[in-house]
Amino acid sequence: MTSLPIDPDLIAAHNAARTRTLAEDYDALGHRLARRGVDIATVTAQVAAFTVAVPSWGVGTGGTRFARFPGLGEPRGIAEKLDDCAVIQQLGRATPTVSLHIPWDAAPPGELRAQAEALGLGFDAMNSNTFQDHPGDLDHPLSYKFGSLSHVDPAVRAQAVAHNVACIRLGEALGSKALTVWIGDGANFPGQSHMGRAFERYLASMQEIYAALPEGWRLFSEHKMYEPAFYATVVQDWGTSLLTAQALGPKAACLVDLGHHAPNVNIEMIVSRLAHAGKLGGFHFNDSKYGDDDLDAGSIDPFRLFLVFNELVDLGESGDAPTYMIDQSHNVTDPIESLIRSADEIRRAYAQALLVDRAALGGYQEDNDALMASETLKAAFRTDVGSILARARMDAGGAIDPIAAYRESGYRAKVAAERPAVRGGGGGIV
Ligand SMILES: [Mn+2]
Repeated sequence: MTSLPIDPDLIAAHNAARTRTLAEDYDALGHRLARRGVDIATVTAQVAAFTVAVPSWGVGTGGTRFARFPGLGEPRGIAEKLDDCAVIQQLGRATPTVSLHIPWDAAPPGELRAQAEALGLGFDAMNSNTFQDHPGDLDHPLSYKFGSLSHVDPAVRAQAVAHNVACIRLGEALGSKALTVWIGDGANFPGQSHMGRAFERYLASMQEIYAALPEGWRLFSEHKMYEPAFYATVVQDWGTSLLTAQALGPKAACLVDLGHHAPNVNIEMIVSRLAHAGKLGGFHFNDSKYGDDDLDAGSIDPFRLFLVFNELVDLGESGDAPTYMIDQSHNVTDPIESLIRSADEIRRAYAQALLVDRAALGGYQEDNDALMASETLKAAFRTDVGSILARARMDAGGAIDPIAAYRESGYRAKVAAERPAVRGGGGGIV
């Protein structure tokens, strides 16, 4: 029977040893913010209300095309993945929902729902998978080697559409409200595929999926500039994603994965443009150096993460709020630690963006005072909001220092003894 994976007494003892120091830091920051006209309690409440989904596949060790080095105590199936996700939520209190990936997480919905409820978790957007074959699945006799929703063979397209509809139906039974579609379709060589006709076939398939959406659901198209189609990917950038969302209708929107762009692309500007079009649907958070999505959010470029949140805060609560998920691969760290840290970094960027003096910024923009406009953003970014994050966690029952508490708990050693190492298993990143 499932019970919470970390002993609440351990968290209480962990916090008791740190409460006084935190109170000192929080009060000092509160005084500094008050001088700037900011109420720290209001910011703390906003941070506490901000949550981001954890991907079920994120708790397994990732890898590259070259190798995968399994970690200790890796989850062997969705039940153990949910246990690990519960650790992240219990200590960090920023990740109350899990995003499932089908077929990797296929299981009877009643079982999934019961376990999640026992662990205090819910389900976020569903993710379909037509970028690999489904061996042994009688509903998947055909291969996706040469594409899925844009395949030249209508039978393959029909199989891929049916899989996406099945993901929607499972999501309905779990309380999910969105389907995210990322495809690996495209070409590796010039001439291999007719780019215009491939996109038309993709749109027609997406229209069939869209028609199967229940009331209150949203459909997200996620672009990625390359891999596995290295020459021409069918949904390669936000322009194609926007064309798709606009062609489908009001339930369709674009999902921005921060790593799915070329280096130096101005992603916060893409955020602004998609919001202008009313098509900003969701985010996958991570960090990257060269143009992929494998690294922990905020680990390389926390200022870019802040600038993305600066746009989101500027947009306010108008329209449907984007849905947020972490999407990254953990090759050399304990995935639970990376996900705790990433959720914290995401909240940090949000808290810093809340501190931007928007009235002053608007004035500097009107006056063409480029230096002071830039300094206004930097003043918020340079503010150490760590005590706000810790206070929000502690007040919600989490740990003041969640990674230290995780290490104190001995959870990894415990599950390493219970879960024999397995080769292979669901990995990858979308
Ligand atoms: Mn993604």
